[in-house]
Amino acid sequence: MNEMITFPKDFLWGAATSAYQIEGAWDEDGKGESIWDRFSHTPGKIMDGSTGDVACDHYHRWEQDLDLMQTLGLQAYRFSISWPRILPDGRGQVNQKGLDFYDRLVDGLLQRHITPFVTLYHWDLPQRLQDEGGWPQRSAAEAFVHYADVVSARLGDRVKHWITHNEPWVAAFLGYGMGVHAPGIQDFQLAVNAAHHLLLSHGWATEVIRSNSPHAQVGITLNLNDVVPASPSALDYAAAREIDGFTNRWFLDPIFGRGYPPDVVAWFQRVHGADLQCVQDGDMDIMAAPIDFLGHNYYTRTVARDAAPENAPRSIDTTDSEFTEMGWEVAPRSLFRMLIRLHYHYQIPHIYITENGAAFPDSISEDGDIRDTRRLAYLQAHLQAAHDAIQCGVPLRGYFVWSLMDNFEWSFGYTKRFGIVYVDFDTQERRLKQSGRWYRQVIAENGFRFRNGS
Ligand code: IFM
Repeated sequence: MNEMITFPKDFLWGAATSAYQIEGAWDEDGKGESIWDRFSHTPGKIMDGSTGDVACDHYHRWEQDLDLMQTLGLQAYRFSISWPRILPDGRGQVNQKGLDFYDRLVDGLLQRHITPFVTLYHWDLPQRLQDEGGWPQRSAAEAFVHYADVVSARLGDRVKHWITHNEPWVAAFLGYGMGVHAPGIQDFQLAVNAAHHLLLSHGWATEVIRSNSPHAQVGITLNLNDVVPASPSALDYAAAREIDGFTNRWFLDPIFGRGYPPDVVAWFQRVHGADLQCVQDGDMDIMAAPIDFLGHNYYTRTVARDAAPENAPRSIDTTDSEFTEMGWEVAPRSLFRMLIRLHYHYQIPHIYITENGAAFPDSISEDGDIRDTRRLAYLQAHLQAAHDAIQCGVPLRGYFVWSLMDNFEWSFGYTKRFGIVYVDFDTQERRLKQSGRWYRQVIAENGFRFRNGS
C-alpha cells in the first residue's frame, strides 16, 4: 500500500557538512594548523593514508556547491567554521581572510534562500591550543568563548541558528580517550576533563552568541544512541544502562540541568580510575544555560551485552539486520525511540536531526548514474520514523541529511561515502546520486510516498 507522508508545513529540510571534511585549503589565506591537519599528516593515523588538505576543495568551489544546494531545493545548510582559519593561534590575532570566506558563504546562502546553521566546533581545534594541552585544559574553553565572540559578532546579524559543538562525546572520548581521532591521546582522565571543558565552553558561548546575535536560536548537537539490552537478563540491562550513561546521559543530563549522572561518575571511577577534580563551583550552572534546540545526530543503535562468558545467549538476533559500510546496524525504530525519550524525559523546546545518513559503497553505472538504492531506503526509513515521532508530539523542526557530498570521513579517509552527491576526488566533479534526486523530490513535496514493507 502506498501512503503519502507529509511533514508539518514549516519543517526545515537541509543537508550538513563540516569544515575539515570538505574545505581543503588547509594552509591557505593565513589559516593556522588544526589538530586534524597534524593528525592526518602523521603516518598510520588515517586508513588510506589520506589527509583533508584538499578534501572536496569546497574552499575554492563554494559557489558551485551553493548552486548545487539550490538545485536540490535545500532550505537549510549546516556547515562548520574552521577555528584556525579565524584565529590561527587559537586566540588573539584575527585572520580577516578567514572571516571573509564565511561571510561570503553566508551571503551566498541567503541569496539562494537557504538558512545557514553554523556549527562553531566540529573537531578542528587549533594545534597551538593543543600544544598547551587542548580540551583537557580550562584555557581551551576560555579560548573557545573568544572565538565564538569573534565569529558571532561578524556573522550574527545574518546567522540565526548556532550550534556550539558537534558531538562532544566524539571529540573528548575518541580524541583523548581512545586516540583514534585527533589529537590521538589515550588517557581516560584527560577525556573526562576534555568533555567537561567542552560542555563548559558550550554554556559560556551560548550567552556570548545571544548577546551578539539578537533573536538567534542557540543549541548543541549530540550523537545519541538508543542502547538496548541484548536479552532480558539483569546483566545485560546493567550493561545497557552503563553504555547509555556514558554515551547519552553524560551529556544530556548536565545540559538540561540535572548535573552529571551519579552512576556514571561511579563507573568512571571504578572502571577507569577517573575523577571530576576539574569541576569548579558554578560550572554545572553554566553548562545548563537554557538552549533553544537540541541537535540530534542519529545513525544506529547499540545492542548492549554483559561481557561475562556465563551470560545468557543473545536474544536480540542481529544476523538478519542490515549493516552500513561503517558496520553500523540500520535501526530506524531506534530513532523514533530516541526522539520520544528526548521529548518526554528532557522536555526540549525544539529538536533538529542535525545528521542522519549512511555510508554504502557506490558504483557508477555504465550510463553514468549512481543508483544508491540502499542509501535511499535508509533515508526513507529514518524519515518515516521521524514523521512517526512528530505524530506523537515530538517538536522535531527539521532534518539534515549527512552528508551533502562525499567527503573525508576522519580516520577512514576517503574510503566511506556518505554523500547524496558523489564526489570524484581526482577531478572534483560532483554528481547527484539517486538518493539526491529522491531527496530533492521529498523537499519539493514536503514528504514522500512510503511503500509499506519496502
Ligand atoms: O562524518 C561524521 C561527522 O563528522 C560527525 N557525525 C558522524 C559522521 C559519520 O561518521
